[in-house]
Amino acid sequence: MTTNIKSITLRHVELPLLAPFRTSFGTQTIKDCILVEMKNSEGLSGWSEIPVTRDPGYAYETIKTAWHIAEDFLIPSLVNSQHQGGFETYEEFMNNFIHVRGHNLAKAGFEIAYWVLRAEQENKTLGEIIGSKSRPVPSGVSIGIQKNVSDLIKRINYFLDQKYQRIKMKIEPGYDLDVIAQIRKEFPSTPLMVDANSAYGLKDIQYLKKLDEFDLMMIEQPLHYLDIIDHIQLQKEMKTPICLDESIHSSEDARKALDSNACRIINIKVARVGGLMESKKISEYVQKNDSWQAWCGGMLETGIGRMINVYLQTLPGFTLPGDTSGSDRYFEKDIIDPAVVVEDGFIHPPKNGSGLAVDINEKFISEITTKEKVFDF
Ligand code: OSB
Ligand code: MG
Repeated sequence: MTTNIKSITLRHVELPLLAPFRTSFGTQTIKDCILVEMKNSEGLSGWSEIPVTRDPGYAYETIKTAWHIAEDFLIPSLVNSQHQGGFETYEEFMNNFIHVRGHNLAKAGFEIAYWVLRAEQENKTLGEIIGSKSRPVPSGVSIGIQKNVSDLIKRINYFLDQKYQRIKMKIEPGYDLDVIAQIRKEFPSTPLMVDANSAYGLKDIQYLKKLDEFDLMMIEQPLHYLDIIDHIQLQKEMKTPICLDESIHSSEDARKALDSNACRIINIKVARVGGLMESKKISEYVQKNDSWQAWCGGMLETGIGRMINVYLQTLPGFTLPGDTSGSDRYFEKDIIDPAVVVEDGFIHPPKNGSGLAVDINEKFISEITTKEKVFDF
Protein backbone atom coordinates (compact mmCIF):
# COMPACT_ATOMS: atom_id res chain seq x y z
CA MET A 1 0.00 0.00 0.00
CA THR A 2 1.34 3.42 -0.96
CA THR A 3 1.49 6.13 1.67
CA ASN A 4 1.37 9.67 0.34
CA ILE A 5 2.41 12.14 2.99
CA LYS A 6 0.68 15.48 2.60
CA SER A 7 2.06 17.22 5.68
CA ILE A 8 3.81 16.73 8.98
CA THR A 9 3.08 18.92 12.00
CA LEU A 10 5.50 19.11 14.93
CA ARG A 11 4.21 20.41 18.25
CA HIS A 12 6.22 21.00 21.40
CA VAL A 13 3.77 20.36 24.23
CA GLU A 14 4.09 20.77 27.99
CA LEU A 15 1.92 18.90 30.43
CA PRO A 16 2.42 19.33 34.20
CA LEU A 17 3.15 16.12 36.11
CA LEU A 18 1.00 15.44 39.18
CA ALA A 19 4.15 14.81 41.21
CA PRO A 20 7.85 15.48 40.52
CA PHE A 21 9.72 12.42 39.21
CA ARG A 22 13.20 12.12 40.67
CA THR A 23 15.91 9.78 39.40
CA SER A 24 19.67 9.57 39.87
CA PHE A 25 20.07 11.91 36.85
CA GLY A 26 17.60 14.65 37.81
CA THR A 27 14.07 15.74 38.69
CA GLN A 28 11.28 16.22 36.20
CA THR A 29 8.21 18.32 37.09
CA ILE A 30 6.79 18.87 33.61
CA LYS A 31 6.35 16.30 30.90
CA ASP A 32 7.40 17.89 27.64
CA CYS A 33 7.80 16.22 24.30
CA ILE A 34 7.30 16.71 20.57
CA LEU A 35 4.10 15.35 19.06
CA VAL A 36 4.28 14.28 15.41
CA GLU A 37 1.16 14.38 13.26
CA MET A 38 1.67 12.81 9.82
CA LYS A 39 -1.20 13.46 7.41
CA ASN A 40 -1.82 11.61 4.16
CA SER A 41 -3.52 12.88 1.01
CA GLU A 42 -6.92 11.59 2.18
CA GLY A 43 -6.72 13.62 5.39
CA LEU A 44 -5.99 10.70 7.72
CA SER A 45 -3.53 11.44 10.57
CA GLY A 46 -0.95 9.21 12.22
CA TRP A 47 0.11 10.58 15.61
CA SER A 48 3.23 9.74 17.57
CA GLU A 49 5.42 11.18 20.31
CA ILE A 50 9.13 11.98 20.49
CA PRO A 51 9.79 11.61 24.24
CA VAL A 52 12.58 14.16 24.53
CA THR A 53 13.05 16.50 27.47
CA ARG A 54 14.67 19.93 27.81
CA ASP A 55 17.89 18.55 29.16
CA PRO A 56 20.06 15.67 28.02
CA GLY A 57 19.75 13.82 31.36
CA TYR A 58 18.53 10.43 30.19
CA ALA A 59 19.65 10.58 26.56
CA TYR A 60 21.73 13.10 24.61
CA GLU A 61 18.70 14.14 22.60
CA THR A 62 16.62 17.12 23.75
CA ILE A 63 13.58 19.03 22.50
CA LYS A 64 15.92 21.31 20.53
CA THR A 65 18.14 18.61 19.00
CA ALA A 66 15.15 16.50 17.98
CA TRP A 67 13.46 19.52 16.41
CA HIS A 68 16.68 20.41 14.56
CA ILE A 69 17.28 16.86 13.27
CA ALA A 70 13.63 16.57 12.22
CA GLU A 71 13.38 19.98 10.57
CA ASP A 72 16.77 20.05 8.85
CA PHE A 73 17.34 16.41 7.90
CA LEU A 74 14.55 13.86 8.43
CA ILE A 75 11.61 15.86 7.06
CA PRO A 76 13.49 17.31 4.02
CA SER A 77 14.55 13.78 3.11
CA LEU A 78 10.96 12.56 3.38
CA VAL A 79 9.72 15.51 1.30
CA ASN A 80 12.27 14.70 -1.38
CA SER A 81 11.24 11.02 -1.56
CA GLN A 82 7.57 11.90 -1.50
CA HIS A 83 8.09 14.04 -4.60
CA GLN A 84 9.38 10.94 -6.34
CA GLY A 85 6.04 9.24 -5.67
CA GLY A 86 5.03 8.26 -2.13
CA PHE A 87 6.22 5.37 0.00
CA GLU A 88 5.52 1.95 -1.46
CA THR A 89 7.19 0.02 1.35
CA TYR A 90 8.33 0.47 4.90
CA GLU A 91 11.96 0.02 3.80
CA GLU A 92 11.55 2.84 1.29
CA PHE A 93 10.36 5.07 4.12
CA MET A 94 13.22 4.14 6.48
CA ASN A 95 15.89 4.60 3.78
CA ASN A 96 15.42 8.33 4.26
CA PHE A 97 17.06 8.19 7.66
CA ILE A 98 20.22 6.19 6.95
CA HIS A 99 22.32 9.27 6.31
CA VAL A 100 21.65 10.47 9.89
CA ARG A 101 23.64 8.68 12.57
CA GLY A 102 22.14 8.31 16.03
CA HIS A 103 19.18 10.48 17.06
CA ASN A 104 16.95 7.45 17.53
CA LEU A 105 14.32 9.31 19.54
CA ALA A 106 13.75 11.76 16.66
CA LYS A 107 13.80 9.00 14.02
CA ALA A 108 11.44 6.75 15.97
CA GLY A 109 8.88 9.56 16.11
CA PHE A 110 8.54 9.36 12.32
CA GLU A 111 8.82 5.57 12.11
CA ILE A 112 5.93 5.21 14.55
CA ALA A 113 3.83 7.94 12.88
CA TYR A 114 4.29 6.05 9.61
CA TRP A 115 2.94 2.82 11.17
CA VAL A 116 0.05 4.60 12.86
CA LEU A 117 -0.84 6.26 9.55
CA ARG A 118 -0.59 2.90 7.75
CA ALA A 119 -2.90 1.43 10.39
CA GLU A 120 -5.36 4.28 9.75
CA GLN A 121 -5.19 3.65 6.00
CA GLU A 122 -5.77 -0.09 6.39
CA ASN A 123 -8.42 0.37 9.08
CA LYS A 124 -6.45 -1.71 11.58
CA THR A 125 -5.22 -1.00 15.09
CA LEU A 126 -1.51 -0.30 15.58
CA GLY A 127 -1.31 -3.72 17.27
CA GLU A 128 -2.67 -5.48 14.19
CA ILE A 129 -0.40 -3.57 11.81
CA ILE A 130 2.74 -4.62 13.73
CA GLY A 131 1.52 -8.21 13.68
CA SER A 132 0.40 -8.84 17.23
CA LYS A 133 -2.75 -10.39 18.67
CA SER A 134 -4.56 -8.28 21.23
CA ARG A 135 -4.18 -9.33 24.86
CA PRO A 136 -4.41 -7.61 28.24
CA VAL A 137 -1.12 -5.93 29.14
CA PRO A 138 0.16 -6.41 32.72
CA SER A 139 1.07 -3.07 34.26
CA GLY A 140 3.89 -2.09 36.59
CA VAL A 141 4.87 1.25 38.07
CA SER A 142 8.17 3.13 38.36
CA ILE A 143 8.48 5.16 41.55
CA GLY A 144 10.94 8.04 41.76
CA ILE A 145 13.31 8.73 44.65
CA GLN A 146 11.27 9.92 47.66
CA LYS A 147 12.18 12.23 50.56
CA ASN A 148 12.25 9.37 53.04
CA VAL A 149 11.39 5.70 53.46
CA SER A 150 7.98 6.32 54.99
CA ASP A 151 6.95 8.37 51.93
CA LEU A 152 8.19 5.55 49.72
CA ILE A 153 6.17 2.97 51.68
CA LYS A 154 3.06 5.15 51.34
CA ARG A 155 3.64 5.50 47.63
CA ILE A 156 4.13 1.75 47.15
CA ASN A 157 0.94 0.99 49.11
CA TYR A 158 -0.95 3.50 46.99
CA PHE A 159 0.03 1.65 43.81
CA LEU A 160 -0.37 -1.86 45.24
CA ASP A 161 -3.92 -0.91 46.25
CA GLN A 162 -4.51 -0.21 42.56
CA LYS A 163 -3.22 -3.73 41.76
CA TYR A 164 -0.05 -2.74 39.88
CA GLN A 165 1.77 -6.02 39.24
CA ARG A 166 5.30 -4.98 40.06
CA ILE A 167 7.05 -2.10 41.76
CA LYS A 168 10.20 -0.49 40.41
CA MET A 169 12.02 1.88 42.71
CA LYS A 170 14.71 4.28 41.61
CA ILE A 171 17.98 4.10 43.52
CA GLU A 172 21.21 6.10 43.75
CA PRO A 173 24.27 6.02 46.04
CA GLY A 174 23.02 6.88 49.54
CA TYR A 175 19.48 5.75 48.72
CA ASP A 176 19.99 2.07 48.06
CA LEU A 177 20.79 -0.91 50.35
CA ASP A 178 19.25 0.51 53.55
CA VAL A 179 16.14 1.73 51.78
CA ILE A 180 15.71 -1.51 49.82
CA ALA A 181 16.13 -3.56 53.02
CA GLN A 182 13.34 -1.61 54.72
CA ILE A 183 11.08 -1.89 51.69
CA ARG A 184 11.69 -5.64 51.41
CA LYS A 185 10.85 -6.03 55.10
CA GLU A 186 7.60 -4.10 54.66
CA PHE A 187 6.68 -5.89 51.40
CA PRO A 188 8.18 -9.41 51.70
CA SER A 189 6.57 -10.90 48.61
CA THR A 190 5.90 -7.96 46.29
CA PRO A 191 7.53 -8.31 42.84
CA LEU A 192 10.20 -5.64 43.26
CA MET A 193 13.03 -4.28 41.10
CA VAL A 194 15.41 -1.32 41.20
CA ASP A 195 16.65 1.11 38.54
CA ALA A 196 19.98 2.92 39.09
CA ASN A 197 20.05 4.91 35.82
CA SER A 198 23.84 4.44 35.58
CA ALA A 199 24.64 5.78 39.04
CA TYR A 200 27.35 3.19 39.85
CA GLY A 201 30.71 2.06 38.53
CA LEU A 202 32.87 -1.06 38.46
CA LYS A 203 34.42 0.02 41.78
CA ASP A 204 31.00 -0.67 43.33
CA ILE A 205 30.86 -4.37 42.32
CA GLN A 206 31.32 -5.72 45.87
CA TYR A 207 28.70 -3.28 47.12
CA LEU A 208 26.19 -4.06 44.35
CA LYS A 209 26.56 -7.81 45.04
CA LYS A 210 24.77 -7.22 48.33
CA LEU A 211 21.59 -6.57 46.34
CA ASP A 212 21.36 -10.35 45.83
CA GLU A 213 19.94 -10.62 49.35
CA PHE A 214 16.67 -8.93 48.50
CA ASP A 215 15.07 -11.26 45.99
CA LEU A 216 14.79 -8.52 43.36
CA MET A 217 13.39 -9.35 39.93
CA MET A 218 16.32 -7.46 38.41
CA ILE A 219 18.60 -4.45 38.72
CA GLU A 220 18.20 -2.03 35.83
CA GLN A 221 21.16 -0.16 34.31
CA PRO A 222 23.56 -0.11 37.27
CA LEU A 223 26.66 1.00 35.33
CA HIS A 224 27.58 3.58 32.67
CA TYR A 225 24.91 4.57 30.14
CA LEU A 226 26.94 3.39 27.15
CA ASP A 227 28.48 0.33 28.73
CA ILE A 228 28.02 -3.31 27.83
CA ILE A 229 31.47 -4.73 28.69
CA ASP A 230 31.64 -3.82 32.40
CA HIS A 231 28.13 -5.20 32.92
CA ILE A 232 29.46 -8.64 31.85
CA GLN A 233 31.80 -8.57 34.82
CA LEU A 234 29.04 -7.44 37.18
CA GLN A 235 26.53 -10.04 35.94
CA LYS A 236 29.16 -12.75 36.47
CA GLU A 237 29.36 -11.77 40.15
CA MET A 238 25.62 -11.32 40.77
CA LYS A 239 22.71 -13.73 40.97
CA THR A 240 20.14 -10.99 40.40
CA PRO A 241 19.52 -10.52 36.67
CA ILE A 242 20.81 -7.29 35.16
CA CYS A 243 18.43 -5.44 32.87
CA LEU A 244 19.85 -2.94 30.39
CA ASP A 245 18.03 0.25 29.44
CA GLU A 246 20.30 3.21 28.49
CA SER A 247 23.01 1.01 26.92
CA ILE A 248 20.77 -0.57 24.28
CA HIS A 249 20.16 1.48 21.11
CA SER A 250 19.30 -1.23 18.59
CA SER A 251 18.54 -4.92 18.16
CA GLU A 252 22.26 -5.35 17.44
CA ASP A 253 23.12 -3.89 20.86
CA ALA A 254 20.57 -6.22 22.46
CA ARG A 255 22.09 -9.24 20.70
CA LYS A 256 25.59 -8.32 21.86
CA ALA A 257 24.49 -7.66 25.44
CA LEU A 258 22.48 -10.89 25.74
CA ASP A 259 24.99 -13.12 23.92
CA SER A 260 27.84 -11.84 26.07
CA ASN A 261 25.81 -12.22 29.29
CA ALA A 262 26.05 -8.52 30.14
CA CYS A 263 22.37 -8.80 31.04
CA ARG A 264 19.51 -11.28 30.93
CA ILE A 265 16.70 -8.77 30.51
CA ILE A 266 16.16 -5.88 28.09
CA ASN A 267 14.07 -2.81 28.82
CA ILE A 268 12.68 -2.02 25.36
CA LYS A 269 11.87 1.63 24.82
CA VAL A 270 10.58 2.13 21.34
CA ALA A 271 12.13 5.59 20.97
CA ARG A 272 15.54 4.64 22.35
CA VAL A 273 15.93 1.74 19.90
CA GLY A 274 14.68 3.74 16.93
CA GLY A 275 11.17 2.44 16.37
CA LEU A 276 8.59 -0.31 16.43
CA MET A 277 10.35 -2.71 14.05
CA GLU A 278 13.62 -2.58 16.02
CA SER A 279 11.60 -3.14 19.22
CA LYS A 280 9.87 -6.12 17.66
CA LYS A 281 13.23 -7.60 16.61
CA ILE A 282 14.50 -7.39 20.19
CA SER A 283 11.32 -8.97 21.51
CA GLU A 284 11.86 -11.83 19.04
CA TYR A 285 15.53 -12.22 19.92
CA VAL A 286 14.88 -12.69 23.65
CA GLN A 287 12.57 -15.59 22.81
CA LYS A 288 15.59 -17.58 21.58
CA ASN A 289 16.75 -18.34 25.14
CA ASP A 290 14.58 -19.31 28.13
CA SER A 291 16.69 -17.30 30.54
CA TRP A 292 16.15 -14.04 28.62
CA GLN A 293 13.21 -11.68 28.93
CA ALA A 294 12.02 -8.29 27.76
CA TRP A 295 9.56 -5.70 28.92
CA CYS A 296 8.46 -2.27 27.78
CA GLY A 297 9.98 0.78 29.47
CA GLY A 298 8.45 4.22 29.73
CA MET A 299 9.38 7.89 29.34
CA LEU A 300 6.42 9.37 31.25
CA GLU A 301 4.63 9.45 27.90
CA THR A 302 1.46 11.37 27.12
CA GLY A 303 -1.52 9.27 26.08
CA ILE A 304 -0.18 9.10 22.52
CA GLY A 305 3.16 7.54 23.45
CA ARG A 306 1.39 5.49 26.11
CA MET A 307 -1.00 3.87 23.60
CA ILE A 308 1.97 3.10 21.34
CA ASN A 309 3.61 1.31 24.29
CA VAL A 310 0.38 -0.55 25.05
CA TYR A 311 0.13 -1.98 21.52
CA LEU A 312 3.85 -2.80 21.40
CA GLN A 313 3.52 -4.91 24.54
CA THR A 314 0.85 -7.14 23.03
CA LEU A 315 3.70 -8.80 21.06
CA PRO A 316 4.59 -12.21 22.52
CA GLY A 317 8.18 -11.36 23.55
CA PHE A 318 7.05 -8.95 26.24
CA THR A 319 6.84 -11.37 29.14
CA LEU A 320 7.18 -9.12 32.19
CA PRO A 321 5.00 -6.23 33.42
CA GLY A 322 6.37 -2.97 32.00
CA ASP A 323 6.50 0.67 33.10
CA THR A 324 3.27 1.60 31.29
CA SER A 325 1.01 2.80 34.09
CA GLY A 326 -2.41 4.44 33.85
CA SER A 327 -2.63 8.08 32.68
CA ASP A 328 -3.86 9.11 36.15
CA ARG A 329 -0.49 8.15 37.62
CA TYR A 330 1.09 11.10 35.74
CA PHE A 331 -1.47 13.71 34.67
CA GLU A 332 -4.63 15.38 35.85
CA LYS A 333 -5.94 15.15 32.31
CA ASP A 334 -4.52 13.24 29.34
CA ILE A 335 -4.53 14.29 25.67
CA ILE A 336 -6.40 11.16 24.56
CA ASP A 337 -9.91 9.97 25.24
CA PRO A 338 -10.40 7.53 26.84
CA ALA A 339 -7.21 7.85 28.91
CA VAL A 340 -5.13 4.74 29.65
CA VAL A 341 -6.61 2.91 32.63
CA VAL A 342 -5.29 0.02 34.69
CA GLU A 343 -7.96 -2.41 35.84
CA ASP A 344 -6.98 -5.22 38.20
CA GLY A 345 -3.37 -4.74 37.13
CA PHE A 346 -4.00 -4.88 33.39
CA ILE A 347 -4.45 -2.43 30.51
CA HIS A 348 -6.96 -3.58 27.91
CA PRO A 349 -5.98 -2.34 24.44
CA PRO A 350 -8.87 -1.43 22.10
CA LYS A 351 -9.62 -4.39 19.80
CA ASN A 352 -11.52 -2.40 17.18
CA GLY A 353 -10.88 0.88 15.46
CA SER A 354 -7.94 2.19 13.49
CA GLY A 355 -4.50 3.53 14.37
CA LEU A 356 -4.26 4.21 18.10
CA ALA A 357 -8.05 3.66 18.27
CA VAL A 358 -8.58 6.45 20.80
CA ASP A 359 -9.70 10.06 20.25
CA ILE A 360 -6.96 12.67 20.14
CA ASN A 361 -8.06 15.75 22.10
CA GLU A 362 -6.77 18.35 19.63
CA LYS A 363 -8.35 21.23 21.52
CA PHE A 364 -6.47 20.33 24.70
CA ILE A 365 -3.29 19.74 22.69
CA SER A 366 -3.52 23.25 21.24
CA GLU A 367 -3.82 24.65 24.78
CA ILE A 368 -0.57 22.99 25.88
CA THR A 369 1.40 23.63 22.66
CA THR A 370 4.29 26.07 23.04
CA LYS A 371 5.71 25.75 19.51
CA GLU A 372 4.18 24.41 16.33
CA LYS A 373 5.31 24.07 12.74
CA VAL A 374 3.58 22.57 9.72
CA PHE A 375 5.73 21.06 6.97
CA ASP A 376 3.80 20.80 3.70
CA PHE A 377 4.96 18.18 1.25
O1 OSB B 1 15.03 4.88 33.41
O2 OSB B 1 13.27 3.87 32.92
C1 OSB B 1 13.86 4.93 33.12
C2 OSB B 1 11.41 7.86 33.05
C3 OSB B 1 12.13 8.79 32.33
C4 OSB B 1 13.40 8.47 31.91
C5 OSB B 1 13.95 7.22 32.23
C6 OSB B 1 13.22 6.28 32.93
C7 OSB B 1 11.93 6.63 33.38
C8 OSB B 1 11.11 5.76 34.20
C9 OSB B 1 9.63 6.05 34.25
O3 OSB B 1 11.54 4.88 34.91
C10 OSB B 1 8.81 5.11 33.46
C11 OSB B 1 7.42 5.65 33.27
O4 OSB B 1 6.65 5.65 34.23
O5 OSB B 1 7.10 6.10 32.15
MG1 MG C 1 15.54 2.79 33.27
